[in-house]
Amino acid sequence: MYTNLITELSNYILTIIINRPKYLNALNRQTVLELEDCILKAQENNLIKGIIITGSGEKSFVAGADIKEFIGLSETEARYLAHIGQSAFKTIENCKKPVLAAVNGFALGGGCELAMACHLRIASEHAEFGQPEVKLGIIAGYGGTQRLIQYIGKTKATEYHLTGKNISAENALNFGLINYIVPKDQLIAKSIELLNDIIKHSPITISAVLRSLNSFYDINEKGFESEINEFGKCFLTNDSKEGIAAFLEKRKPIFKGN
Ligand code: DAK
Repeated sequence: MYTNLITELSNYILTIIINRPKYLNALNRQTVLELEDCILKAQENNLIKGIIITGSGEKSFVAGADIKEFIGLSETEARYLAHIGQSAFKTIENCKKPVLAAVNGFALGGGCELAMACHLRIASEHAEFGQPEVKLGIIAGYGGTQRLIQYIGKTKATEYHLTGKNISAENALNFGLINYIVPKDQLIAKSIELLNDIIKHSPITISAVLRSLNSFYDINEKGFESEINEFGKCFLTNDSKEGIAAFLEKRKPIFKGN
């Protein structure tokens, strides 16, 4: 049981709802710690194959880090906040199961960073993204300067970080920040549909793909080498044999996760 999260498990998909609607689901310390704990447990739970993160209510996904917690922070406390936030977001990015952000409204500051730490993003039509920290006299602290460049390129990332302006869902789609836009009443259904298209494949292959894709951006690891390693390791699994055989035999594969 969590204080600031609601979790729902159905048909192998865990939906995590960030539940602080009064504060537009702003991420306070407690919520960040709960989120990391929830992802770590989901990763080890065989009944979970995919994860959706969304916000409570129709107005906001996450309106940022909880600005109230920034008041009077000592350097040590600020470092602690950065540490727990970066650790949680890396846990999401490195999760071996696909994590999808269903962006149901504002995804600002830490909210945009949270969505970017997920592997996939679907937004409702009224969603707005942005890194408005510059307006508060601070900069993004949960990877936003790095990940926004990765998704939309340096030119536009520089503009949005420096102006603090919001990015509409339509622009987010055009820039490659999100996978789809849908009417708000179809957000969860579309998210489930996309995850189902993924989790029908072998969980071993899915985690290998995620690791390989992540390593493209990891300067400590050579992406192409990693891809070769992961590609090689796939051939140790029965699932790869089954997948290849099923294709050749023109039938659906039955993956057993080994
Ligand atoms: N934190 C805390 N409370 C928030 C909040 C936030 N980020 N955003 C909204 N709220 C609260 C409001 O204070 C208000 O509470 P009450 O006044 O009713 O008690 C309630 O949610 C409803 O908000 P509004 O009344 O403002 O609603 P509006 O529809 O008028 O406006 C808005 C919606 C999203 C445009 C507006 O609330 C807004 O501009 N919110 C702030 C957005 C923002 O600046 N987000 C970025 C936060 S800074 C780091 C780690 C992380 C970060 C930086 C460094 N290190 C540790 C180094 C990340 C920083 C951020 O994310």
